[in-house]
Amino acid sequence: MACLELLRAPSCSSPTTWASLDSFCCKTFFAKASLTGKSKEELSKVFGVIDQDKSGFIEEEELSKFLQNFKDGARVLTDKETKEFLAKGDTDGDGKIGVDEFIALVKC
Ligand SMILES: [Ca+2]
Repeated sequence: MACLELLRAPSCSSPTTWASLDSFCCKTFFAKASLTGKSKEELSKVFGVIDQDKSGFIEEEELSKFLQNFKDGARVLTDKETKEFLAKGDTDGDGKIGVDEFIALVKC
């Protein structure tokens, strides 16, 4: 689980829990989790953890479990949050997020 250690670096051990529904903001999350400063290589590893079935894309279902990759016991995203997140990242409109789209989303 070396990749998860990357996600749980001290700087992101206590990102906000996003306890209230529909409060999730990916831009704020990426900043709080210190992902914005990571290299493309590191972000590719993060992508690999989120892409649980290793399909090469983060699909809607994987996106809804996004927070759980970062924090044990975190909630799943609501449908609204998941769809907004997907809409922000899915620049080519194929309904899923590829690694390049993910990196662009984090860096934007
Ligand atoms: Ca996938």
